[in-house]
Amino acid sequence: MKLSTIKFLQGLMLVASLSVSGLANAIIIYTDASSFQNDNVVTFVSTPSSGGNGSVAGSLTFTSGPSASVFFGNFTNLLQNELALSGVENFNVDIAGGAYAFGFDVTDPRSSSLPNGCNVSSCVDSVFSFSIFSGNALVGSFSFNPLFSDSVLTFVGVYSNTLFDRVEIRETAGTNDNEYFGNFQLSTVRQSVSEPGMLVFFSLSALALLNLRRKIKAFS
Ligand SMILES: [Ca+2]
Ligand SMILES: [Ca+2]
Repeated sequence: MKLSTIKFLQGLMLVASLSVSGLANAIIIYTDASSFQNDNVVTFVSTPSSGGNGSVAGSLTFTSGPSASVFFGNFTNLLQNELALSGVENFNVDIAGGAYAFGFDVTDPRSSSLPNGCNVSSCVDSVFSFSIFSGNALVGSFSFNPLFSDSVLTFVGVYSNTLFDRVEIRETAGTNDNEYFGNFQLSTVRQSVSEPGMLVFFSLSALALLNLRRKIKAFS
């Protein structure tokens, strides 16, 4: 009985430490702008009508990723003052003061012709990685595949219960065919509910309790 109690306490401590680290890295991925905006205290960022590498918009600084050059302008009719890239669509966003949530709309054109097209002869259904960092530490990463369409925007966003201050977007499948990015939005407010890490914590605790009951039974 005593042995099982000690094991239970050790188990709980392990659960607690696991859940704290799990909690620190928990992220929520959003593909619906309304949900993102409902769950977070969102600020929309006004992007410039022109500019290149190092362009600043609010707390955001946009820089070119590998084999890419950042440009702001009005290219597609689906967005205003959007980000476009020369080369493969790789870019970085540094967030002064950090954020708990960050998202944007993207268009992945299916046909070639401008203004909404991909501007090369063969458009590719692109896939991107979306990684968030706190300093040099990776907080979370996932991939997203925008709708391959000339007329429909795709929203993608992330919430993290750890403050992050850098976003890296990389086109992991695709070419220098154009995609366009706009309607950048962020939140500097940590969510007080809906933390999946907490759910994990509680469910693990419940499992530990179940184990305790089983052990008590075994020793009685
Ligand atoms: Ca594409
Ligand atoms: Ca591309």
